[in-house]
Amino acid sequence: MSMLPIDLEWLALGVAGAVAVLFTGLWFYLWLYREWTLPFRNVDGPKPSHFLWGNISEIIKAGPDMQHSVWRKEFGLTYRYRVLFGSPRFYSADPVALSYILGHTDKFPKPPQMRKNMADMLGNGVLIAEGHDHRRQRKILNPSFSASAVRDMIPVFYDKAFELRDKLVSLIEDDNLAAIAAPTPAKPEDVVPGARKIDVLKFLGMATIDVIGIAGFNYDFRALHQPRNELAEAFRDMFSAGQNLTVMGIIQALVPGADLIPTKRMRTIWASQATTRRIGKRLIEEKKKAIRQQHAGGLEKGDDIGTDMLSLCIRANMAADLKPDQKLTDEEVLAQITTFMLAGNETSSTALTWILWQLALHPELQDRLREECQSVDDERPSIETVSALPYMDAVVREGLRLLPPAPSTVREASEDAVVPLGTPINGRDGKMIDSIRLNKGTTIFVLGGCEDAIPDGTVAIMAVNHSTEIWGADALEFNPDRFARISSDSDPEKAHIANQVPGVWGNLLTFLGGTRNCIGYRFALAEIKVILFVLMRSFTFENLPSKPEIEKKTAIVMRPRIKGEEAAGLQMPLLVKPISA
Ligand code: HEM
Ligand SMILES: *[C@@H]1O[C@H](CO)[C@@H](O)[C@H](O)[C@H]1NC(C)=O
Ligand SMILES: *[C@@H]1O[C@H](CO)[C@@H](O)[C@H](O)[C@H]1NC(C)=O
Ligand SMILES: *[C@@H]1O[C@H](CO)[C@@H](O)[C@H](O)[C@H]1NC(C)=O
Ligand SMILES: CC(=O)N[C@H]1CO[C@H](CO)[C@@H](O)[C@@H]1O
Repeated sequence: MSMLPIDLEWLALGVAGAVAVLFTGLWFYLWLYREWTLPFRNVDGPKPSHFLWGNISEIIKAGPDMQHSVWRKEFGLTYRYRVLFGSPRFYSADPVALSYILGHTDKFPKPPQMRKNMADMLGNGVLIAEGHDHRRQRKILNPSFSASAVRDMIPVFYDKAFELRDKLVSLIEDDNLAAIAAPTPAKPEDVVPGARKIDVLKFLGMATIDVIGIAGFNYDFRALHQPRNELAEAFRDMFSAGQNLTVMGIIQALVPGADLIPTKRMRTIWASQATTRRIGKRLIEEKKKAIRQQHAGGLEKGDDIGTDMLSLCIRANMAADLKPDQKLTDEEVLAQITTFMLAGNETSSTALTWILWQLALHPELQDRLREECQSVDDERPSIETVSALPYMDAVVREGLRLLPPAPSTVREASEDAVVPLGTPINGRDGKMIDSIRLNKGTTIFVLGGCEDAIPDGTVAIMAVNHSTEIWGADALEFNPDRFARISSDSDPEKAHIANQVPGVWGNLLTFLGGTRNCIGYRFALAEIKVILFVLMRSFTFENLPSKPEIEKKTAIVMRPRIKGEEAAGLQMPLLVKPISA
């Protein structure tokens, strides 16, 4: 009789002991063993403050760009830190290290788990594919993003820019539309006769999704005209469910196989995906049918079938005289549709949004840009004319420098690798280090629009843009004239900047660099300039008299919201006034 409780006591003690041993073992493994065996343990960085979370909470609280800038001040160009469960991360804004990482895509691909989560939604398109698949897709798509292909799309940019203009005019003129102009009603001081508080993020987003629909796959979302669209809604639902990370959602994102559990989140993703696939397949079938009718004798790779990007993909899918390494599968063609919807919409619309915001904060600069735009006689000038406007160019560069739409990205070492440094660092043991050994699986953080890259898998785009060493004491100010200053080739500052930032465009990392730079950067620049050109000639954009506090909220893309109006979601309300002719 009395034996039983004693057995239970022993059992309880045994269980408690086992749990303690397990936790000690886990702690030992995560923090001591991994530290001892870490090949880059000699690199300095912040001490993790939490057993489980490492330094992740600071990153989330301060925002990745801010937190990395703070550490950059403390630890220099190259450092390391720890995130969830003590996983080590590497960061470097050293330009030599950055170009090495971005130039060796096979050694530093996107982290496999992140790719899988993205591929579950987008399919294996050019944004997600790696290695040989990526090179093949990129080669097939490159011609549709060339300067001459982009020139062919300029009429689409103008058509949608003018539709956007008409939409804004109707929002200003029709008081009944005030409720849809912005997510929150105008405060009394923001009600100004002849003007309207308008959430420019929302309406620019309508214009850019319309543009990418037509230029990308010959599909008019008509977002500027009709309130609802099945494809757009399914796509949005899929992403908001994908990014809605409940505990179960995080488990599903991290544990292989767990995403087969039919939670509400997964069911939303599956249902939305079924819709995007159905519509995508229909678009592809319609196009194929038209091609079969036009080219009854069989399609050859030189045949002209339309300039939208999907047509070029379909040609690479159908043409009989293509080698296997020039072909795309049906699934890959389908995946490019969702890829364009993701990569081509939010980035361009937020870029324009942040530029308008800076122009609203600097009315004298806005006037200067407007005068330049008004000096052109033509309402729809050629892209050569628009590109040749010097102040327009400086404003767009400066906007993309200061507020990069995709501020950071991540890479992961797929094998043990040695990363060279341009600027040697002081190791924790006091010795100088001029190259860093990363073990397989290390995540690297790369700050994009800016100068910082983090080698635990994240690439810090935003840090480069803000560095005072690169851009001078006014690095954090919106000053388009800096580009006039450094445009002369004889200016030593120009060479200095070019040496510091291994980006594909404008000495910025905004479109990243290396072999996986943004394929759409010419497209994006032309689109941004055309829309800005039309808007500057039609409206003034002012900060609201109530001066709301804008916050940056980053989930892949950095978008604005208003402090105190978080529940209203992402927004950028400005006071928009038509220019009386
Ligand atoms: C201002 C606007 C834009 C910005 C700031 C931007 C930025 C970027 C960045 C930083 C990357 C690299 C992502 C990474 O590897 O982690 C990227 C890749 C990409 N972008 Fe853009 N982008 C913009 C507009 C566009 C547009 C308009 C399109 C399509 C029409 C586009 C299509 C792509 C694609 C397909 C990739 C993947 C390229 C590859 O991995 O080979 N982007 N973009
Ligand atoms: C992270 O790093 C900072 C140094 O910037 C340090 O003070 C802090 O204790 C570390 N831990 C966490 C959880 O942030
Ligand atoms: C396009 O971007 C805008 C602005 O960020 C966003 O409001 C809209 O939902 C996006 N559309 C789709 C279909 O993703
Ligand atoms: C996120 O998930 C929770 C729990 O399933 C749900 O209540 C909430 O509505 C979701 N939010 C969004 C934006 O999907
Ligand atoms: C625009 C922006 O994000 N600026 C920040 C850049 O980083 C510094 C710290 O190094 C902050 O003070 C700025 O607010």
